Amino acid sequence: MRVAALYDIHGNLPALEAVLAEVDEAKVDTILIGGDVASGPMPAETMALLEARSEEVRFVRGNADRVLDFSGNPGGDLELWRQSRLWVAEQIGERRLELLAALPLDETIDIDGLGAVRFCHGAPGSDEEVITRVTPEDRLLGLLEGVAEQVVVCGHTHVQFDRKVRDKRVANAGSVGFPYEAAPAAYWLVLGPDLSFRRADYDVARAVELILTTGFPNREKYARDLAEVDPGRPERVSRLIEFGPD
Ligand SMILES: [Mn+2]
Repeated sequence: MRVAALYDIHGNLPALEAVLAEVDEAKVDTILIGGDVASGPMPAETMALLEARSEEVRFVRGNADRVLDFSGNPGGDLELWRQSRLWVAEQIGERRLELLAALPLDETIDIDGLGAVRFCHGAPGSDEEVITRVTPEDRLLGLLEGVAEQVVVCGHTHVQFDRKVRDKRVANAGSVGFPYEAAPAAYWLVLGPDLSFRRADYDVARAVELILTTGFPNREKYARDLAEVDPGRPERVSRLIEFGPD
């Protein structure tokens, strides 16, 4: 069994298209969608593209897949966040909303060369907890308590990493649609027989233009952040997520 892990697509259709073109070449059996699939500028088109795949597609739930759950605090402009979520809900419709809200938090898949691999959005059993490349080992060990699998794949913090802690390997698959990496592209992961971190390049300038034509309320900030180029960004954002502002 080989798996393509596609995390944090966030309704970025051109990024997903670029990744799926590479998935077609990667000879995988299953696509694992790691949460936060639709919330973004092209939510219905993103869902439809995944629904049309011929291979098995499995999902774990991300915090943003609880589209109409406003209990979290994303920081920034709360009203804009609310409006954006309501717009996404309207675009994808009732059936997909219910499907996303009911997704499991974890999936375990047996993978060639790796054994049982646990997939989750934030951390095992959580779509909100954060793990980054700078998470202190003590805290990470706490999050992995009771996890039987040797390999854990998460997302949510939008920066790829590959960490070893005691006998476990913890990887972040990266974000397809909204990465906080040094350069804009679509980041994903192939599992089996090892972990292969991937980066699919696509025409980000064209994607930005397309995003700005949508009705997504947060399109301007989304487009701006998507196009950011900064070699220090993965480290800076990881530290900000982990430890808060200086
Ligand atoms: Mn998330």
